[in-house]
Amino acid sequence: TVSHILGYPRIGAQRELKKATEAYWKGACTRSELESIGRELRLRHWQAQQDAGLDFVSVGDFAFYDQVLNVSLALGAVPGRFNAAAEVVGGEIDLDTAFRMARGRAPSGEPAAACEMTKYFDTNYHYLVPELHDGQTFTLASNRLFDEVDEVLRAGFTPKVTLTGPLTWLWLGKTKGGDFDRLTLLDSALDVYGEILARLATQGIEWVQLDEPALVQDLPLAWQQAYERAYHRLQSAPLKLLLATYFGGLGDNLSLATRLPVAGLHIDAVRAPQQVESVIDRLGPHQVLSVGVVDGRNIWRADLAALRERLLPLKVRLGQRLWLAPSCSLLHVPVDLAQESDLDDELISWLAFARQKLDEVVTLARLIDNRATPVDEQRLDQATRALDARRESTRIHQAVVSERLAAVSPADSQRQASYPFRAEAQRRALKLPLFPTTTIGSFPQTDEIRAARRAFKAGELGTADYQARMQAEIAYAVERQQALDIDVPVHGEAERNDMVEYFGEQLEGFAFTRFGWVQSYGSRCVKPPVIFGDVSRPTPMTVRWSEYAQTLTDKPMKGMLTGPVTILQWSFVRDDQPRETTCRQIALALRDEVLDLEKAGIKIIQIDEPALREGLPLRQHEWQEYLDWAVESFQLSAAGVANATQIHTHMCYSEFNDIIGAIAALDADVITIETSRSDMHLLDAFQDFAYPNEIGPGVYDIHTPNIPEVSWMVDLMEKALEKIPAERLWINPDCGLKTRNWAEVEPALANMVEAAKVLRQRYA
Ligand code: THG
Ligand code: ZN
Repeated sequence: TVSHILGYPRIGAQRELKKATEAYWKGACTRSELESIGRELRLRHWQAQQDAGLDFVSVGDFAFYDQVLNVSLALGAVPGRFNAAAEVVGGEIDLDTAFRMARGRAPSGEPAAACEMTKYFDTNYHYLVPELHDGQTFTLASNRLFDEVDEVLRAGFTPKVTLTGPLTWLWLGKTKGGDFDRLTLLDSALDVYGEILARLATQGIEWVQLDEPALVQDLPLAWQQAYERAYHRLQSAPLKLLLATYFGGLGDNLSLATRLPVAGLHIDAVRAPQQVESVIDRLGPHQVLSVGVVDGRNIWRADLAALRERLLPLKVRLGQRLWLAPSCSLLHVPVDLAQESDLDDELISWLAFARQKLDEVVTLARLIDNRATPVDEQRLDQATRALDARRESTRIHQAVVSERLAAVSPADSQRQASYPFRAEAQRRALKLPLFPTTTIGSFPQTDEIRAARRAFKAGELGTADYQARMQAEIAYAVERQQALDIDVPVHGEAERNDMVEYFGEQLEGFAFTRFGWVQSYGSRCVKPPVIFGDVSRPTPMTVRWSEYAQTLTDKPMKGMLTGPVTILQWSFVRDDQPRETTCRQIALALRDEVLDLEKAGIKIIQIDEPALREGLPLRQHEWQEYLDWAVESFQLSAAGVANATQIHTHMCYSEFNDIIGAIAALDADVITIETSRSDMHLLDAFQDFAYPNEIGPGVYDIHTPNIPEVSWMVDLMEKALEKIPAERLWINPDCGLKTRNWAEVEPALANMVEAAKVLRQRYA
């Protein structure tokens, strides 16, 4: 049985790629030093795959920024603003051009609008959105992939090449300069894909994996037909194609996918175990089936014994045509569990990161082939014992948590009064002006703050000293906001590393790793906590900081929390109970925090839910069920407060149209949203829906260092006023300010407050 993977994390166990890339951007290392770190990482990762005993190593999964961007470069799809015209015609697209696309710089070094970034399907990984123009044609414009193939062959490995497939690449792209049918670009893209495949064949490549996860989504008929057309054309390529689908089941695309003239098909048997039999029933007599059985989206150890039982009958049916793999690329899990010396042994025994998942796939293949080594037998045995222990562990189930959840009644997720009554009570309690100004919560995470946290975690800075340092940062942020005359100040979140990790560190039922980094976009990584057991809140998490901040001002200090759906979405979630149960547990823990904040005199509490939209299932027929429990969870966390306490929420990276009904059902008193880049068009959904509560449409984009002008923000608010009445509008930036510095933040906020004052005069 052939064992392989769909891709490996490229950041490196010590985030070497992140560090090298950022050093290169700062001018602290040369281009050739950066390239050599890239080479080292590729070699190390291929070696790990070969050492584990996989039949192929994966080539093409490496990227300095993003693998979808790599395909755009290979096709020459570089927007004109990033490229001197001479480079576009025929020439090799330079790595610096790729970085400019990602980071928003013209060749001159002047700012240019960066390529948009969006979540890759339902993951927390962001890809750079291909920009597609009507009538665009493509030409092969990068040799990087071929160079990496030379590299892997020279090093003596047996490679399989991986590449985002042509339809998924187009599916992920966005039309620019007027709407048109993206499929009109397919033929030209296929010309280049054909050329790439032919080149790979001359290099001696036998297998190319084309990633087509778009096949697990609802596809319009024209796209389904385009799949047939595309893969019939690619069929003439002189090598074998493995069509890779993942993140869900093929559903209504199942017979389409099994009809395509490819040598092999990969399917996700973790998220969609039920599809395996029907796929086999339809498979051509010579087609390979790669079954993704090891979870590429989560960190739990695989149940090797159970998988062996499931796979043995498949082996009988398919013989040599059965391949084994993780469900998807291992990009979405941390690199190596072996580094986690701080986690307790029991928990470690329940987990597998990317490096460990290689072993799981190989062992499974040998087990079902009856060629298990003593090492395989030992792994099988260890897995069974660890899983038994996990099932019976007293650390997982807490009677108080399940009893409390069982006792939840519908009234718990309803505020005492409806919005109009609450708004009146809040007006009396808060006495805010028309167009109140606020920020989304975080202020600059300076190098000094990060250094203090590192020193504290390393034991070099004592608790009292660390707290004093953070209090000083909070005092500074509050003082700046006082000087700026912001109506609803925040404490600035100096004490938080990440808006999810910070809560994970303090909640019961969560574990956090030291090196469990996962790439989020480009050089940026996140360290998702692991939810292994019932969730509860042993002690208040944020109250002391908010309470302290409130002592520094007479204005109402806004308390800041991350919502239950976002904590769920950005963590590794236990697989032994439904996600909705875990979400409700988190919601109840947050409810306690909300009530404690209220008790401590905090009158405004924000519960962020930026991940509400991305949690939507990939298939539309599953949306409503998800939205029901997601909305209820938010309400459970928020609804315990008095009418006069104002609940805010914040969302970003979202198209709101799909979920506007759910957003309204959250019944937050105020929602702040990212809108400035869309020229307030995102507000249309709120207007069309007649959204009843208050809204703070972001008036400037915090992702660039540019200082927004007063008149520009006033104009944007005038547009908002065409859609939402003045009494229900707030003024705030698009998102948190943690990635900016104070030199940018102060003038920007000063202008924002000035804009609010102009508007108050006009509309008083
Ligand atoms: N937290 C988590 N997931 C997220 C975001 C988040 N997903 C979506 C979005 N925000 C992604 N954006 C970012 C922005 C910045 C960083 C990561 C994701 C970032 N990371 C540091 C880095 O890589 O240098 C991490 C270092 C540290 O924590 O000290 O800056 O906000 N969970
Ligand atoms: Zn945001």
